[in-house]
Amino acid sequence: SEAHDDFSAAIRNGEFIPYYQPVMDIETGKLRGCEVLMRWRRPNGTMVSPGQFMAYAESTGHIFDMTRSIMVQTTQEVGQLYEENPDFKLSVNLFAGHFRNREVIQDLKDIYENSKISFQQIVVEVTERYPLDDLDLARKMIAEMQAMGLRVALDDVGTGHGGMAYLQKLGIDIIKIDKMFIDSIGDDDSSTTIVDSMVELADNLGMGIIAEGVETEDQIDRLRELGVTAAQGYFFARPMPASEYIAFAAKVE
Ligand code: G
Ligand code: G
Ligand code: MN
Ligand code: NA
Repeated sequence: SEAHDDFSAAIRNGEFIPYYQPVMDIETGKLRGCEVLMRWRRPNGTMVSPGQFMAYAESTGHIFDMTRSIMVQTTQEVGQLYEENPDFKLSVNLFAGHFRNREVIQDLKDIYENSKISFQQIVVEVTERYPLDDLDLARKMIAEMQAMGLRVALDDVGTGHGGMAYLQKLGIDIIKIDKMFIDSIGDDDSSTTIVDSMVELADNLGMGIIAEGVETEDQIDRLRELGVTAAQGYFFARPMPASEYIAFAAKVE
């Protein structure tokens, strides 16, 4: 189809690019790293968000090439920054289809093994929002990634299919609390209780925890009270191009 041809051309033309959203340590105020978020930059300059193309990219399988392209660009754009800051983490989103075969593991090796970004700096995010068809394979793939030195985060926690079963079966290292719970933290007792339980769960299972979609100082204060130590959101910074992320890193240090 015509739309399909356009999309393939857009991939070849390098129109899918990484944006970087800082993740902050809310105890120390230091930068922990970032989440990489894909954007489609059209030739006319408009930026398109994943909500408008991700379902198509996933259903057609284009997402595999797009994800490889995004990962390669991260090594080119922020490799130097990551080499200079070995503690910085770079979090990359995968989709459920990436856990249907081991190809993505080879991609991660091909792209990062000899790059300035080390496996120890990479976090792979898998969303709880959509089901994984083959939990045993996903479990094996996650173990293999961890053996390479990567960490694995469960994204959108509290919104999806997996719940406790995913946390137990997948061997997750980090849980990301969905914005939905952060939005009403403080105003709403149930959200506060849910976040509190997630912190306790993460502590008991030895996992890290990151709050997403933090927009106000009040939310940061509440999160600190609840023992959350890492957060990302518009309060700190929006997703931004590499040059701005590098400048941001220099500024907060
Ligand atoms: O970047 P936000 O600004 O619009 O992203 C919207 C959604 O798209 C989020 O759920 C995010 O996880 C997802 N997303 C962003 N970038 C990527 C990517 O590179 N790969 C995958 N699979 N999902 C992504
Ligand atoms: O699903 P995932 O967590 O990967 O995607 C994060 C999404 O949330 C992206 O679309 C990103 O642009 C968006 N986002 C990040 N921080 C904030 C925030 O503070 N407020 C809002 N409204 N959206 C955010
Ligand atoms: Mn994510
Ligand atoms: Na999320």
